[in-house]
Amino acid sequence: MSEYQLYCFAQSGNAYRAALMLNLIGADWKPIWVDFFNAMVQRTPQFRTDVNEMGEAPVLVHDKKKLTQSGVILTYLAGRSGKFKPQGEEEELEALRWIIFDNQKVNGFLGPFRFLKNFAKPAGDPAVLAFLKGRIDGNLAIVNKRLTDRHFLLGNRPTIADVSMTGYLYYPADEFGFDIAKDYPAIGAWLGRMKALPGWKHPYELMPGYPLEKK
Ligand SMILES: N[C@@H](CCC(=O)N[C@@H](CS)C(=O)NCC(=O)O)C(=O)O
Repeated sequence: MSEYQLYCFAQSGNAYRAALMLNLIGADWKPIWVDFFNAMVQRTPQFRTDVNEMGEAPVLVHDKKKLTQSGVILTYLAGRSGKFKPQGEEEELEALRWIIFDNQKVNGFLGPFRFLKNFAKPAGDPAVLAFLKGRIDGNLAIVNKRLTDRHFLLGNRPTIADVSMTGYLYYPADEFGFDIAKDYPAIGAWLGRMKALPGWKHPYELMPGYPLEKK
């Protein structure tokens, strides 16, 4: 049995953060596919009792531990591996600051936007999509500015803040209807640097369930 198991699915940028981290640190891990779209297992009472009371993927299983929230999972894996770990209190707080901003305002809006555009039945209300797009543009501009004079979010070295920020950013442009890497060149260049790290893989390669079987 692998050392780590990760409940995840290919279309989840939230789960991608954890899957990418496991691959980047060279962990011995296996995915456990969450049938999010058809069986919606994450919403079953059994999943909430046995796997995650919050009803979400990702969930990392390690020995007797079950960890949820990608930011917690990244912190745990950085602590165990020593890789992508912020050094000292100042960097730790700075990484946490960007992880929260990402979870709430960057990928926290991109995820629902992409869901409503590609997967929701009925499709998302155009007014809701327009609202989310406005927030996304504003927040991607903030990240773009941050990366204009830095190689990575905290400076010259990639940390868990960068791994977190990748969330939905490698999914194809046609799933968003706009090209993040082109529209935000500093983000585009940073995505290239993250992609060059040993162990990097695209979410559709790294996690099970792609292409999606629509029922
Ligand atoms: N902040 C959480 C977000 C997790 C999350 O929202 N996951 C989605 C999948 S991408 C989910 O499981 N949603 C539950 C549902 O819609 O039923 C994290 O980063 O782990």
